[in-house]
Amino acid sequence: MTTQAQQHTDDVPPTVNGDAGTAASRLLPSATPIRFLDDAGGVAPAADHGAYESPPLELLLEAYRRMVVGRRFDAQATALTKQGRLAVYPSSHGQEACQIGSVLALRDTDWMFPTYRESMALIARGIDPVEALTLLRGDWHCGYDPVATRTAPQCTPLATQSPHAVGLAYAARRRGEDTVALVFVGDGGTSEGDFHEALNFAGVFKAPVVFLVQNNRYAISVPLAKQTAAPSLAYRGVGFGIRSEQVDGNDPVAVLSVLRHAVEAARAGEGPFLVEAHTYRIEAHTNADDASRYRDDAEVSAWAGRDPLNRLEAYLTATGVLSDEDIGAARQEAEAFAGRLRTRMNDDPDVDPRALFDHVYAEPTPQLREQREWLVEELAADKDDSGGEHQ
Ligand SMILES: Cc1ncc(C[n+]2csc(CCOP(=O)(O)OP(=O)(O)O)c2C)c(N)n1
Ligand SMILES: [Mg+2]
Repeated sequence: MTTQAQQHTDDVPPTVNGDAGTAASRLLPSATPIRFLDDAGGVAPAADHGAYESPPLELLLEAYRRMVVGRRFDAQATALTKQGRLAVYPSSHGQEACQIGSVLALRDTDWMFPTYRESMALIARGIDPVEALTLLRGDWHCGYDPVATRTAPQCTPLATQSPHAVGLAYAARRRGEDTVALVFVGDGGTSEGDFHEALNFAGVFKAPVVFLVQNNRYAISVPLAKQTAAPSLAYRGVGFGIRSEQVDGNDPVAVLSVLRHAVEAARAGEGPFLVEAHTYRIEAHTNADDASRYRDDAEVSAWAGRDPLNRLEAYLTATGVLSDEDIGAARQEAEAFAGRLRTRMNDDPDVDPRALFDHVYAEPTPQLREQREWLVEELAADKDDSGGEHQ
């Protein structure tokens, strides 16, 4: 007769998926974040980037140019909130290496699943900036065509874009396509159930997905230490059997190198990859937030000292591939980009509030029908009061 303890030993193998120690060591991130550049843009010791390869200089120059435009775009969008032209804008100032590095690591046929903070990545991907800002202007739709641009609508509910990305990637693989999906998630978003469910599904089904965790140290006012006790968010992947890495998110060379590696591994059928990028949100959460209530200036200036754009500029200049004229040309391009955006955003959008109800259900519910009637009545009353057309 077997005892209960013996039965347990007989029935349950030591690990479900083989030798856990060996398996885990293949998945583990490096002990410290991968970096190629030191904080000032000098060359970091080779040990800091291990086996990762530096991306071609041509690609780094392209990253630089897009980062200059991206930062200027970000400043312009922030200004548009102050002018009442945008309802809200979550800035990604300081996160340019992640915003641009992700786009440059992907092919046009790959998909991106952004959050509200990724407007800069959207424009780096070539999406019209006015279309990219449509949602943040207060419209009911996302402005751009997600299928044509291979870019899902920017997601405000935290982490819900993660299972979408996994589903799309898995479906593409089943159809024999070599599409990779890259999903952005914040440090706060990694606490959400959707994120964990997406990781598990991706791990089990080997979906070609790259999870890019931008750890910018805060979820609105909640600092990382109150979000998790994990040594690094990169370890979140290991528990789901997913290869994981951590990278200096303010080092554009490192971000590009690690993301290119992750994307190509996923494309080659090696399964999903999780990359934690250590970075910092220099501005407040959005224009509706006062960051001075939960963090001090010294912390912000310490991170400003690791500015991704300054680091890349210093590195490329020292390498001899970026001249003062090139820097001037990039800044001029950025100014022109911002100027065109300003002009176009100063035109009032042509919005029909009734359209809000058009695409919710094929057959509107009685409640929605009633609400639409109220709106039509209000619009008519407004028109009578003002004696003019409602805009
Ligand atoms: C499911 C859900 N819960 C709460 C919120 C409210 N919320 C909006 S942004 C945010 C913080 C998210 O922080 P993080 O994931 O670190 O992204 P970051 O804003 O720093 O880029 C919260 C809690 C939300 N949008 N969705
Ligand atoms: Mg955050």
